[in-house]
Amino acid sequence: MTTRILGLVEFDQKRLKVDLATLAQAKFSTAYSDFACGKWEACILRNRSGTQDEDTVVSHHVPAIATPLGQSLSYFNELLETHFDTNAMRYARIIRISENACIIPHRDYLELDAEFVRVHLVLATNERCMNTENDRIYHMGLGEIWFLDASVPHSAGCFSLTPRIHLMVDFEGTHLPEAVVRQTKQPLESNAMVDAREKWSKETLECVLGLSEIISEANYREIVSILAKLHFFYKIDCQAMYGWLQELCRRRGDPILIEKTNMLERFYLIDRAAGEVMSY
Ligand code: YCP
Ligand code: CO
Repeated sequence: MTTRILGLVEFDQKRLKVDLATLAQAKFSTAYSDFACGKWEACILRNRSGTQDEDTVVSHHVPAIATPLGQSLSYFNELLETHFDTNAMRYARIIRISENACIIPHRDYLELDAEFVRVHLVLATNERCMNTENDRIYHMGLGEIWFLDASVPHSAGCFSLTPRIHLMVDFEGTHLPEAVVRQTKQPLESNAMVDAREKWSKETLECVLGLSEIISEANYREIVSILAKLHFFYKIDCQAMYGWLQELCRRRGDPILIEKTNMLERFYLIDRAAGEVMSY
C-alpha cells in the first residue's frame, strides 16, 4: 500500500497547547533508541496492557488500552477517540524528533508476525521537518493524518530548533487505511513538498567515501549518523547509506567494521528477531 494523506484535523489550539506542555514534562521511553540518530524518542499512550513500561510492540488483536500517560493527555485522548477506529487500534504513541536528529533509514515490522496499518497525526511541525521513503522526500503538515507504508525503507528528520511531534497510531493490519480514520476534513491540494535537495554527485560520493581514512570502532556510530542524515539534503535513496558504509569499511579493510555493517544492514532493512536490539 502506498503512503498517502488521509485527512485533515482542525485542532482546538488551546487544548493542543495544554497537552503539548504536559508532554514536554513527560518521561519518554528508551525503546527503539537503537534507531535514533540524535534525539529521536517515543512514549506510549495506548498499548495491549495499559501499562507504561510495555513500550515495544508485538502483533496482538485487542483494542489498545490507555496508559497512565495516555490518560493524562485528555486532548490527545479525545483526538484518538474522535478521529480513529479505537476498536481496530493496537498502539498509540508519541514520536518526538528534536533538533538535527533523525531515525535511521529502516523498514518496520521485520520482527513481527504481521504488519500494522500505521497512521500519523501531526501535532507540531515546521517546514524543516521531513519524511523520506526510498528516493522521495515529503512533508507532513500540521493537523494532517497520513498513512505511512512503513514496510518500505523510510526515515524522518527534524532540522529546526523546535521538535517535531507526531501521534503515531497502529491498527490491525487487515483494515484499509481509509477505514480507520473518521471525522476529518478534506486535505488541501498538493501537500507534497517540492524536492529542494541538492543533486547527488560523484564528487559528493567520493567525499563521503573519504571517511574510509578515519573510520574506526570509536567513531562508527557518529559516522552512521552523518550518513543517515545526508539523504535529507541530497537527492538520493534513503537506503544508499548502507552501501556507502559497506564501501568505506571495505576501503578501510577492517573485518570487524565490515561485519558490523553487514549486521546493521540486516537489522534495519532485511531481518530482525523479535525483541532484538542493535548495539553498535
Ligand atoms: C515500531 N520500529 O515498528 C518501531 C517504531 C522505529 C522502529 C520505531 O514500532
Ligand atoms: Co518506521
